[in-house]
Amino acid sequence: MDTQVRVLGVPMDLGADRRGVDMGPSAIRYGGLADQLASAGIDCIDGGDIAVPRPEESDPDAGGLPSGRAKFFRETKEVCEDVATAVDATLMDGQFPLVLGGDHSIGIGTIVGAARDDEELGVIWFDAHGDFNTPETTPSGNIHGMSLAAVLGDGAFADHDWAHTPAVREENVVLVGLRDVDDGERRRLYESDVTAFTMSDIDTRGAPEVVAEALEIATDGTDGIHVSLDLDWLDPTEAPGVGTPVRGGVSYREAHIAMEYVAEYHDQLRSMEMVEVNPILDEHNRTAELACELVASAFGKRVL
Ligand code: 4U7
Ligand code: MN
Ligand code: MN
Ligand code: MN
Repeated sequence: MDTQVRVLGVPMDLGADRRGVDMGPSAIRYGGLADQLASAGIDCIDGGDIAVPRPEESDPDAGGLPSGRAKFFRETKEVCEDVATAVDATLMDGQFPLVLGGDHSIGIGTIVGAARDDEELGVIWFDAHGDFNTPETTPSGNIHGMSLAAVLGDGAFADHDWAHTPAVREENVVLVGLRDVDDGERRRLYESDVTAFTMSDIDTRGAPEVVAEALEIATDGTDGIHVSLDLDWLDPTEAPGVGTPVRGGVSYREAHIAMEYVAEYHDQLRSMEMVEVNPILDEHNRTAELACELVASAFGKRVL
């Protein structure tokens, strides 16, 4: 890829219960992101971090929704608007936005920013979880478990005039790696036109075939794709430093082949984000380092 990459950190943890993901952007930079990008032949600049309020100075119940339904709704909305502005400006400058989380609620901002009103955007969401709850179905009130639903303008997100991204249609959204889905989300996924591949699909069909199909769906009739990678997509033996680990995830090699397939679509790739790295729970920063390696694969790093 010839485009210059602009790194945008979002030290966000308002969308998750576990404190520590706010340190994700630092951990990923420290984990060698610039060197990994260079090894893939990518020129990168660092756009710094977007300001995020501390939970201690914020009111989880502000913003019109009770905290049990969507904690820090107002603050998350504000941060995501800033993320969207930064991503949009990056694209306007002809650069590629690489967003570092932070919890997965920031995906709302990234996608809104990457979307263009007159175009269609495909989305691939690599995750153990569906992130398809709404304020009506959420068991936790944590917005990182609702971000994909928010992007599609579902449930109370629509009533509160937030985040609906007309450029993203359910038909072009693909989830890959699911193994922990709540009852409400499962119902909603069944009713939607979003495509969801579980770990069983990967077990039976193999990661390459599943990822190839995911890429076909996301690029079919769209003008570009956004790749959102929640590190809990990987097995916790490979990626222990995440807020909500779930056993039975993809292996190191499966994750790399998936990113190598993404690299094949560099002409369509518009934006990417790496989220949910929690250095407090990590072992010697290996999850952050893995995030950097996966970025390099997604940007075309080759052994030979
Ligand atoms: B992540 C959960 F209930 N589904 O909604 C929820 F299990 O961005 C977890 O994928 C969400 O890490 C995990 O709170 C969000 C829970
Ligand atoms: Mn997620
Ligand atoms: Mn835009
Ligand atoms: Mn997850």
